[in-house]
Amino acid sequence: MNFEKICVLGLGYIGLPTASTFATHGLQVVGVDVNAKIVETLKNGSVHIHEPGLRTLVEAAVKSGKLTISEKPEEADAFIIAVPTPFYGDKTGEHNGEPHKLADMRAVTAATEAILPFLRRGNLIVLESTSPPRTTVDLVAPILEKSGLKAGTDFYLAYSPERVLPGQILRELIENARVIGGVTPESAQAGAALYSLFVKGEIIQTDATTAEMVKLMENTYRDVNIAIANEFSRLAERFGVDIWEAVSLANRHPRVKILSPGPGVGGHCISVDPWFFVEAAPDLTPLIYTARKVNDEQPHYVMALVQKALGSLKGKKIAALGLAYKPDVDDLRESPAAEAVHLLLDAGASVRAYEPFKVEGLPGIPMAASFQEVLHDAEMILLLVRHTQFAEMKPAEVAAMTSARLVVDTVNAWPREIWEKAGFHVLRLGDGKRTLSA
Ligand code: SAJ
Repeated sequence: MNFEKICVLGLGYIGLPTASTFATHGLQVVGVDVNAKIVETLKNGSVHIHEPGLRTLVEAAVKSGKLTISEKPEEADAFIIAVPTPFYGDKTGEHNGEPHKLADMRAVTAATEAILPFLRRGNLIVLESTSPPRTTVDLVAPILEKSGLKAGTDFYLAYSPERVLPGQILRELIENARVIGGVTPESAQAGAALYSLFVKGEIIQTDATTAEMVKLMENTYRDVNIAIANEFSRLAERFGVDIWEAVSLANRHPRVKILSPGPGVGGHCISVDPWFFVEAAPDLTPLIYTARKVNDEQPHYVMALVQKALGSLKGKKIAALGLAYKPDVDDLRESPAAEAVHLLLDAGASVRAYEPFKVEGLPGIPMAASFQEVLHDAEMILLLVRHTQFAEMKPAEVAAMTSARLVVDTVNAWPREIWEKAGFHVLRLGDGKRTLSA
Protein backbone atom coordinates (compact mmCIF):
# COMPACT_ATOMS: atom_id res chain seq x y z
CA MET A 1 0.00 0.00 0.00
CA ASN A 2 1.13 3.48 -0.73
CA PHE A 3 0.56 6.24 1.81
CA GLU A 4 1.02 9.89 0.99
CA LYS A 5 -1.39 11.66 3.28
CA ILE A 6 -2.82 10.71 6.68
CA CYS A 7 -5.09 12.28 9.30
CA VAL A 8 -4.34 11.81 13.00
CA LEU A 9 -7.38 12.46 15.19
CA GLY A 10 -6.55 13.51 18.77
CA LEU A 11 -3.38 15.54 19.42
CA GLY A 12 -2.60 14.44 22.97
CA TYR A 13 0.27 12.50 24.56
CA ILE A 14 0.15 9.87 21.81
CA GLY A 15 -1.48 11.56 18.81
CA LEU A 16 0.83 14.57 18.64
CA PRO A 17 4.11 12.62 18.79
CA THR A 18 2.69 10.11 16.28
CA ALA A 19 1.50 12.81 13.85
CA SER A 20 4.83 14.66 14.07
CA THR A 21 6.89 11.50 13.63
CA PHE A 22 4.96 10.52 10.49
CA ALA A 23 5.44 14.07 9.16
CA THR A 24 9.20 14.04 9.73
CA HIS A 25 9.28 10.68 7.92
CA GLY A 26 7.89 12.19 4.75
CA LEU A 27 4.10 11.84 4.98
CA GLN A 28 1.69 14.72 4.57
CA VAL A 29 -0.10 14.78 7.95
CA VAL A 30 -3.24 16.59 9.06
CA GLY A 31 -3.33 16.70 12.86
CA VAL A 32 -6.94 17.01 14.03
CA ASP A 33 -8.23 18.00 17.44
CA VAL A 34 -11.73 19.07 18.48
CA ASN A 35 -10.30 21.32 21.18
CA ALA A 36 -10.01 24.78 19.57
CA LYS A 37 -7.48 25.90 22.20
CA ILE A 38 -5.12 23.03 21.39
CA VAL A 39 -5.47 23.73 17.66
CA GLU A 40 -4.69 27.41 18.22
CA THR A 41 -1.72 26.67 20.50
CA LEU A 42 -0.19 24.34 17.93
CA LYS A 43 -0.88 26.70 15.03
CA ASN A 44 0.96 29.41 16.98
CA GLY A 45 3.99 27.16 17.20
CA SER A 46 3.56 26.23 20.89
CA VAL A 47 3.08 22.77 22.36
CA HIS A 48 0.60 21.99 25.15
CA ILE A 49 2.29 18.79 26.34
CA HIS A 50 5.48 18.30 28.34
CA GLU A 51 7.54 15.57 26.76
CA PRO A 52 11.29 15.72 26.16
CA GLY A 53 12.10 16.53 22.52
CA LEU A 54 8.48 16.98 21.47
CA ARG A 55 8.60 20.74 20.93
CA THR A 56 11.57 20.45 18.56
CA LEU A 57 9.90 17.61 16.66
CA VAL A 58 6.60 19.46 16.26
CA GLU A 59 8.41 22.62 15.15
CA ALA A 60 10.36 20.68 12.53
CA ALA A 61 7.20 18.97 11.28
CA VAL A 62 5.22 22.23 11.05
CA LYS A 63 8.09 24.21 9.48
CA SER A 64 8.59 21.62 6.75
CA GLY A 65 4.92 22.07 5.81
CA LYS A 66 4.34 18.34 6.30
CA LEU A 67 2.24 18.76 9.45
CA THR A 68 -0.85 20.96 9.37
CA ILE A 69 -3.29 21.38 12.24
CA SER A 70 -7.05 21.46 11.87
CA GLU A 71 -10.33 21.04 13.76
CA LYS A 72 -11.71 18.76 11.03
CA PRO A 73 -10.41 15.71 9.14
CA GLU A 74 -9.92 15.73 5.37
CA GLU A 75 -9.74 13.09 2.69
CA ALA A 76 -6.59 11.01 3.21
CA ASP A 77 -5.09 7.57 2.61
CA ALA A 78 -5.19 6.63 6.28
CA PHE A 79 -6.78 7.83 9.52
CA ILE A 80 -5.39 7.21 13.00
CA ILE A 81 -7.64 7.64 16.03
CA ALA A 82 -5.76 8.54 19.22
CA VAL A 83 -8.40 10.18 21.39
CA PRO A 84 -8.90 9.73 25.16
CA THR A 85 -10.97 6.91 26.61
CA PRO A 86 -11.59 8.10 30.18
CA PHE A 87 -14.15 6.82 32.69
CA TYR A 88 -17.41 8.47 33.50
CA GLY A 89 -17.03 10.48 36.71
CA ASP A 90 -20.73 10.48 37.52
CA LYS A 91 -21.88 6.93 36.78
CA THR A 92 -20.65 3.45 37.58
CA GLY A 93 -21.66 -0.08 36.70
CA GLU A 94 -22.41 -2.80 39.22
CA HIS A 95 -21.85 -6.53 39.50
CA ASN A 96 -22.91 -8.57 42.55
CA GLY A 97 -23.28 -5.36 44.54
CA GLU A 98 -19.73 -4.21 43.74
CA PRO A 99 -19.43 -0.95 41.78
CA HIS A 100 -17.08 -0.74 38.80
CA LYS A 101 -16.03 2.06 36.48
CA LEU A 102 -17.57 2.63 33.05
CA ALA A 103 -15.50 3.61 30.01
CA ASP A 104 -16.59 6.78 28.28
CA MET A 105 -16.23 5.95 24.59
CA ARG A 106 -17.80 9.17 23.32
CA ALA A 107 -14.52 10.56 21.97
CA VAL A 108 -13.84 7.37 19.95
CA THR A 109 -17.40 7.42 18.63
CA ALA A 110 -17.17 11.12 17.70
CA ALA A 111 -13.77 10.72 16.01
CA THR A 112 -15.03 7.74 13.99
CA GLU A 113 -18.13 9.67 12.96
CA ALA A 114 -15.93 12.61 11.92
CA ILE A 115 -14.03 10.33 9.54
CA LEU A 116 -17.21 8.95 7.96
CA PRO A 117 -17.81 11.73 5.36
CA PHE A 118 -14.20 11.37 4.12
CA LEU A 119 -13.98 7.58 4.04
CA ARG A 120 -13.06 6.20 0.61
CA ARG A 121 -12.56 2.72 -0.79
CA GLY A 122 -9.02 1.49 0.00
CA ASN A 123 -8.53 3.71 3.09
CA LEU A 124 -6.92 2.42 6.27
CA ILE A 125 -8.35 3.31 9.69
CA VAL A 126 -6.34 2.51 12.82
CA LEU A 127 -7.64 2.87 16.37
CA GLU A 128 -4.88 3.48 18.93
CA SER A 129 -6.93 4.54 21.97
CA THR A 130 -6.90 2.03 24.83
CA SER A 131 -10.35 0.47 24.62
CA PRO A 132 -12.49 -2.37 25.96
CA PRO A 133 -12.09 -5.67 24.07
CA ARG A 134 -14.07 -5.79 20.76
CA THR A 135 -14.29 -1.99 20.38
CA THR A 136 -12.80 -2.11 16.87
CA VAL A 137 -15.27 -4.69 15.58
CA ASP A 138 -18.34 -3.78 17.65
CA LEU A 139 -18.13 0.03 17.86
CA VAL A 140 -15.81 1.43 15.17
CA ALA A 141 -16.63 -0.90 12.24
CA PRO A 142 -20.44 -0.41 12.38
CA ILE A 143 -20.06 3.39 12.37
CA LEU A 144 -17.72 3.34 9.36
CA GLU A 145 -19.95 0.84 7.55
CA LYS A 146 -22.76 3.44 7.54
CA SER A 147 -20.85 4.69 4.47
CA GLY A 148 -22.04 1.61 2.59
CA LEU A 149 -18.44 0.32 2.46
CA LYS A 150 -17.53 -2.91 4.25
CA ALA A 151 -14.72 -3.12 6.82
CA GLY A 152 -11.96 -5.49 5.71
CA THR A 153 -13.34 -5.65 2.17
CA ASP A 154 -13.73 -2.07 0.96
CA PHE A 155 -11.48 -0.40 3.51
CA TYR A 156 -8.87 -1.64 5.96
CA LEU A 157 -9.50 -1.44 9.72
CA ALA A 158 -7.01 -2.21 12.49
CA TYR A 159 -6.25 -1.71 16.17
CA SER A 160 -2.73 -0.86 17.28
CA PRO A 161 -1.96 -0.14 20.93
CA GLU A 162 0.71 2.30 21.99
CA ARG A 163 3.08 1.10 24.70
CA VAL A 164 5.39 4.06 25.15
CA LEU A 165 6.70 5.22 28.51
CA PRO A 166 5.93 8.85 29.40
CA GLY A 167 9.24 10.74 29.35
CA GLN A 168 10.63 8.50 26.60
CA ILE A 169 7.78 8.64 24.12
CA LEU A 170 9.73 9.80 21.06
CA ARG A 171 12.39 7.11 21.33
CA GLU A 172 10.00 4.30 22.28
CA LEU A 173 7.53 5.19 19.52
CA ILE A 174 10.23 4.30 17.02
CA GLU A 175 12.09 1.51 18.83
CA ASN A 176 9.38 -0.51 20.62
CA ALA A 177 7.81 -3.59 19.09
CA ARG A 178 4.36 -2.78 17.74
CA VAL A 179 1.34 -5.04 17.59
CA ILE A 180 -1.13 -4.45 14.76
CA GLY A 181 -4.43 -6.27 14.80
CA GLY A 182 -6.59 -6.17 11.70
CA VAL A 183 -10.25 -7.05 11.23
CA THR A 184 -8.81 -9.09 8.35
CA PRO A 185 -5.21 -10.19 7.66
CA GLU A 186 -5.11 -7.64 4.82
CA SER A 187 -6.05 -4.91 7.29
CA ALA A 188 -3.18 -5.91 9.59
CA GLN A 189 -0.86 -5.90 6.59
CA ALA A 190 -1.97 -2.41 5.61
CA GLY A 191 -1.38 -1.22 9.20
CA ALA A 192 2.07 -2.82 9.23
CA ALA A 193 2.91 -1.06 5.95
CA LEU A 194 1.95 2.31 7.44
CA TYR A 195 3.84 2.00 10.74
CA SER A 196 6.91 0.51 9.07
CA LEU A 197 7.50 4.02 7.70
CA PHE A 198 9.09 4.88 11.08
CA VAL A 199 8.93 1.92 13.49
CA LYS A 200 12.30 0.22 13.88
CA GLY A 201 11.07 -2.36 16.41
CA GLU A 202 9.42 -5.57 15.30
CA ILE A 203 5.91 -5.21 13.85
CA ILE A 204 3.71 -8.16 14.72
CA GLN A 205 0.41 -8.76 12.96
CA THR A 206 -2.65 -10.31 14.58
CA ASP A 207 -6.42 -9.76 14.75
CA ALA A 208 -7.97 -6.60 16.19
CA THR A 209 -9.48 -8.07 19.35
CA THR A 210 -6.24 -9.83 20.27
CA ALA A 211 -4.37 -6.54 19.91
CA GLU A 212 -6.90 -4.79 22.16
CA MET A 213 -6.60 -7.52 24.75
CA VAL A 214 -2.78 -7.53 24.63
CA LYS A 215 -2.64 -3.88 25.64
CA LEU A 216 -5.02 -4.40 28.56
CA MET A 217 -3.22 -7.57 29.64
CA GLU A 218 0.16 -5.84 29.82
CA ASN A 219 -1.03 -3.17 32.21
CA THR A 220 -3.33 -5.48 34.19
CA TYR A 221 -0.44 -7.89 34.71
CA ARG A 222 1.58 -5.06 36.23
CA ASP A 223 -1.30 -3.86 38.41
CA VAL A 224 -1.96 -7.33 39.82
CA ASN A 225 1.74 -7.81 40.51
CA ILE A 226 1.99 -4.49 42.36
CA ALA A 227 -1.13 -5.44 44.33
CA ILE A 228 0.49 -8.63 45.56
CA ALA A 229 3.59 -6.69 46.57
CA ASN A 230 1.34 -4.32 48.55
CA GLU A 231 -0.49 -7.21 50.16
CA PHE A 232 2.84 -8.86 51.06
CA SER A 233 3.91 -5.61 52.75
CA ARG A 234 0.80 -5.72 54.95
CA LEU A 235 1.55 -9.35 55.85
CA ALA A 236 5.17 -8.45 56.64
CA GLU A 237 4.07 -5.81 59.13
CA ARG A 238 1.74 -8.31 60.80
CA PHE A 239 4.45 -10.98 61.10
CA GLY A 240 7.40 -8.83 62.16
CA VAL A 241 9.17 -9.09 58.81
CA ASP A 242 10.83 -6.34 56.77
CA ILE A 243 9.17 -6.57 53.33
CA TRP A 244 12.10 -4.90 51.56
CA GLU A 245 14.49 -7.54 52.85
CA ALA A 246 11.98 -10.34 52.14
CA VAL A 247 11.36 -9.20 48.54
CA SER A 248 15.07 -8.93 47.80
CA LEU A 249 15.57 -12.48 49.13
CA ALA A 250 12.58 -13.91 47.23
CA ASN A 251 13.84 -12.26 44.04
CA ARG A 252 17.03 -14.34 44.26
CA HIS A 253 14.83 -17.16 42.95
CA PRO A 254 15.57 -17.30 39.23
CA ARG A 255 11.90 -17.22 38.23
CA VAL A 256 10.50 -14.78 40.78
CA LYS A 257 10.34 -11.02 40.27
CA ILE A 258 8.21 -9.39 42.95
CA LEU A 259 7.61 -5.69 42.35
CA SER A 260 7.84 -2.97 45.00
CA PRO A 261 5.11 -2.03 47.46
CA GLY A 262 4.43 1.67 47.84
CA PRO A 263 1.76 4.30 48.42
CA GLY A 264 -0.37 2.94 45.57
CA VAL A 265 -0.65 2.84 41.80
CA GLY A 266 -1.15 5.98 39.77
CA GLY A 267 -0.69 7.39 36.31
CA HIS A 268 -2.97 7.15 33.36
CA CYS A 269 -2.44 3.53 32.37
CA ILE A 270 -1.84 0.91 35.04
CA SER A 271 -4.48 2.24 37.43
CA VAL A 272 -6.99 2.63 34.62
CA ASP A 273 -6.69 -0.15 32.05
CA PRO A 274 -7.73 -3.11 34.28
CA TRP A 275 -11.16 -1.50 34.62
CA PHE A 276 -11.77 -2.06 30.89
CA PHE A 277 -11.67 -5.82 31.57
CA VAL A 278 -13.79 -5.55 34.71
CA GLU A 279 -16.43 -3.53 32.90
CA ALA A 280 -16.47 -5.86 29.90
CA ALA A 281 -16.63 -9.08 31.92
CA PRO A 282 -17.30 -8.49 35.65
CA ASP A 283 -18.25 -12.14 36.12
CA LEU A 284 -14.77 -13.28 35.05
CA THR A 285 -12.53 -10.75 36.76
CA PRO A 286 -12.61 -11.16 40.58
CA LEU A 287 -8.79 -11.16 40.77
CA ILE A 288 -8.34 -8.09 38.59
CA TYR A 289 -11.09 -6.27 40.51
CA THR A 290 -9.56 -7.12 43.89
CA ALA A 291 -6.08 -6.04 42.76
CA ARG A 292 -7.51 -2.65 41.81
CA LYS A 293 -9.13 -2.36 45.22
CA VAL A 294 -5.91 -3.32 47.05
CA ASN A 295 -3.88 -0.73 45.14
CA ASP A 296 -6.53 1.96 45.57
CA GLU A 297 -6.52 1.34 49.34
CA GLN A 298 -2.79 2.01 49.68
CA PRO A 299 -3.09 5.78 50.30
CA HIS A 300 -5.42 4.95 53.23
CA TYR A 301 -2.82 2.53 54.41
CA VAL A 302 -0.19 5.29 54.27
CA MET A 303 -2.46 7.51 56.36
CA ALA A 304 -2.79 4.75 58.97
CA LEU A 305 0.99 4.41 59.08
CA VAL A 306 1.42 8.13 59.64
CA GLN A 307 -1.22 8.03 62.35
CA LYS A 308 0.66 5.19 64.03
CA ALA A 309 3.85 7.25 63.93
CA LEU A 310 2.30 10.46 65.26
CA GLY A 311 -0.43 9.23 67.59
CA SER A 312 -2.98 11.74 66.48
CA LEU A 313 -3.03 13.65 63.18
CA LYS A 314 -4.81 16.83 64.30
CA GLY A 315 -2.65 19.88 63.66
CA LYS A 316 0.54 17.85 63.19
CA LYS A 317 3.02 19.49 60.82
CA ILE A 318 3.96 17.03 58.12
CA ALA A 319 6.41 17.65 55.28
CA ALA A 320 5.30 15.51 52.32
CA LEU A 321 8.08 14.81 49.83
CA GLY A 322 6.77 14.19 46.30
CA LEU A 323 3.33 14.33 44.67
CA ALA A 324 4.11 12.76 41.28
CA TYR A 325 2.63 9.37 40.45
CA LYS A 326 6.09 7.84 40.16
CA PRO A 327 9.79 8.79 40.46
CA ASP A 328 11.39 11.51 38.34
CA VAL A 329 8.31 12.60 36.37
CA ASP A 330 6.20 15.76 36.60
CA ASP A 331 2.91 13.92 36.07
CA LEU A 332 0.49 14.21 39.00
CA ARG A 333 -2.44 12.41 37.31
CA GLU A 334 -4.14 9.80 39.51
CA SER A 335 -1.22 10.12 41.91
CA PRO A 336 -1.48 8.02 45.08
CA ALA A 337 0.97 10.43 46.77
CA ALA A 338 -1.45 13.31 46.22
CA GLU A 339 -4.32 11.12 47.42
CA ALA A 340 -2.46 10.32 50.65
CA VAL A 341 -1.83 14.03 51.25
CA HIS A 342 -5.52 14.82 50.69
CA LEU A 343 -6.51 12.13 53.20
CA LEU A 344 -4.10 13.52 55.81
CA LEU A 345 -5.36 17.05 55.27
CA ASP A 346 -8.97 15.88 55.59
CA ALA A 347 -8.03 14.17 58.87
CA GLY A 348 -6.83 17.50 60.26
CA ALA A 349 -3.07 17.22 59.76
CA SER A 350 -1.19 20.34 58.70
CA VAL A 351 0.56 19.03 55.60
CA ARG A 352 2.82 20.91 53.26
CA ALA A 353 4.15 19.23 50.15
CA TYR A 354 7.17 19.75 47.95
CA GLU A 355 7.22 18.41 44.40
CA PRO A 356 10.46 19.38 42.64
CA PHE A 357 9.10 18.43 39.20
CA LYS A 358 5.94 20.54 39.60
CA VAL A 359 6.51 23.16 42.28
CA GLU A 360 3.01 24.63 41.86
CA GLY A 361 1.57 21.25 42.91
CA LEU A 362 -2.18 20.69 42.95
CA PRO A 363 -5.17 22.78 44.04
CA GLY A 364 -6.08 22.13 47.67
CA ILE A 365 -2.59 21.07 48.72
CA PRO A 366 -0.43 23.68 50.50
CA MET A 367 2.90 23.70 48.67
CA ALA A 368 6.43 24.67 49.59
CA ALA A 369 8.75 26.09 46.95
CA SER A 370 11.88 24.26 48.09
CA PHE A 371 13.20 21.37 50.10
CA GLN A 372 14.35 23.77 52.84
CA GLU A 373 10.98 25.45 53.01
CA VAL A 374 8.98 22.24 53.31
CA LEU A 375 11.21 20.91 56.07
CA HIS A 376 11.93 23.88 58.22
CA ASP A 377 9.12 23.72 60.79
CA ALA A 378 7.95 20.14 60.16
CA GLU A 379 7.43 17.58 62.91
CA MET A 380 7.52 14.63 60.56
CA ILE A 381 8.92 13.88 57.11
CA LEU A 382 6.75 11.74 54.85
CA LEU A 383 8.48 10.30 51.80
CA LEU A 384 5.90 9.55 49.10
CA VAL A 385 7.88 9.40 45.83
CA ARG A 386 11.33 7.97 45.27
CA HIS A 387 12.62 10.89 43.18
CA THR A 388 16.38 10.49 42.67
CA GLN A 389 17.08 13.81 44.34
CA PHE A 390 15.22 12.70 47.48
CA ALA A 391 16.93 9.30 47.55
CA GLU A 392 20.32 11.01 47.29
CA MET A 393 19.77 13.30 50.31
CA LYS A 394 22.24 12.75 53.14
CA PRO A 395 20.91 12.60 56.72
CA ALA A 396 23.31 15.32 57.88
CA GLU A 397 22.02 17.71 55.17
CA VAL A 398 18.41 17.04 56.18
CA ALA A 399 19.19 17.30 59.91
CA ALA A 400 20.63 20.77 59.31
CA MET A 401 17.36 21.96 57.71
CA THR A 402 14.84 20.79 60.31
CA SER A 403 14.38 19.73 63.89
CA ALA A 404 12.06 16.91 62.73
CA ARG A 405 13.62 13.53 63.48
CA LEU A 406 10.69 11.33 62.56
CA VAL A 407 10.53 9.88 59.04
CA VAL A 408 7.78 7.79 57.44
CA ASP A 409 9.25 6.29 54.28
CA THR A 410 6.68 4.66 51.97
CA VAL A 411 9.11 3.95 49.12
CA ASN A 412 12.28 2.64 50.83
CA ALA A 413 14.27 5.68 49.75
CA TRP A 414 16.35 6.32 52.87
CA PRO A 415 18.40 3.35 54.17
CA ARG A 416 17.10 2.90 57.70
CA GLU A 417 20.34 2.07 59.46
CA ILE A 418 22.23 5.05 58.07
CA TRP A 419 19.43 7.44 58.93
CA GLU A 420 18.98 5.98 62.40
CA LYS A 421 22.68 6.39 63.11
CA ALA A 422 22.25 10.05 62.24
CA GLY A 423 19.53 10.41 64.88
CA PHE A 424 16.33 9.89 62.85
CA HIS A 425 13.49 7.48 63.72
CA VAL A 426 12.50 5.80 60.49
CA LEU A 427 9.20 3.99 60.03
CA ARG A 428 9.07 2.31 56.63
CA LEU A 429 6.01 0.97 54.88
CA GLY A 430 6.06 -2.82 55.18
CA ASP A 431 8.80 -2.96 57.79
CA GLY A 432 7.41 -5.14 60.57
CA LYS A 433 10.83 -5.46 62.21
CA ARG A 434 10.86 -1.88 63.38
CA THR A 435 8.17 -0.14 65.27
CA LEU A 436 8.83 3.26 66.74
CA SER A 437 9.46 1.96 70.23
CA ALA A 438 11.87 -0.75 69.02
N1 SAJ B 1 4.58 1.08 40.99
C1 SAJ B 1 4.65 0.45 42.23
N2 SAJ B 1 5.52 -0.59 42.39
C2 SAJ B 1 6.32 -1.03 41.38
C3 SAJ B 1 6.23 -0.40 40.11
C4 SAJ B 1 5.35 0.66 39.95
O1 SAJ B 1 3.94 0.80 43.19
O2 SAJ B 1 7.11 -1.95 41.62
C5 SAJ B 1 3.64 2.20 40.79
C6 SAJ B 1 4.31 3.49 40.33
O3 SAJ B 1 4.82 4.23 41.40
C7 SAJ B 1 3.17 4.18 39.62
C8 SAJ B 1 2.37 3.02 39.01
O4 SAJ B 1 2.78 1.88 39.72
O5 SAJ B 1 2.32 4.86 40.53
C9 SAJ B 1 2.57 2.83 37.52
O6 SAJ B 1 3.92 2.99 37.15
P1 SAJ B 1 4.62 2.17 35.95
O7 SAJ B 1 6.02 2.61 35.86
O8 SAJ B 1 4.37 0.72 36.15
O9 SAJ B 1 3.77 2.53 34.67
P2 SAJ B 1 3.41 3.85 33.80
O10 SAJ B 1 1.96 4.08 34.03
O11 SAJ B 1 4.33 4.98 34.01
O12 SAJ B 1 3.66 3.37 32.32
C10 SAJ B 1 3.17 2.14 31.90
C11 SAJ B 1 4.31 1.48 31.18
N3 SAJ B 1 4.21 0.08 31.44
C12 SAJ B 1 5.16 -0.59 32.13
O13 SAJ B 1 6.15 -0.09 32.58
C13 SAJ B 1 4.89 -2.04 32.29
C14 SAJ B 1 4.34 1.78 29.70
O14 SAJ B 1 5.13 0.83 28.99
C15 SAJ B 1 2.92 1.78 29.07
O15 SAJ B 1 2.96 2.21 27.76
C16 SAJ B 1 2.08 2.76 29.82
O16 SAJ B 1 1.98 2.26 31.17
C17 SAJ B 1 0.75 2.86 29.12
O17 SAJ B 1 0.51 3.87 28.45
O18 SAJ B 1 -0.04 1.92 29.15
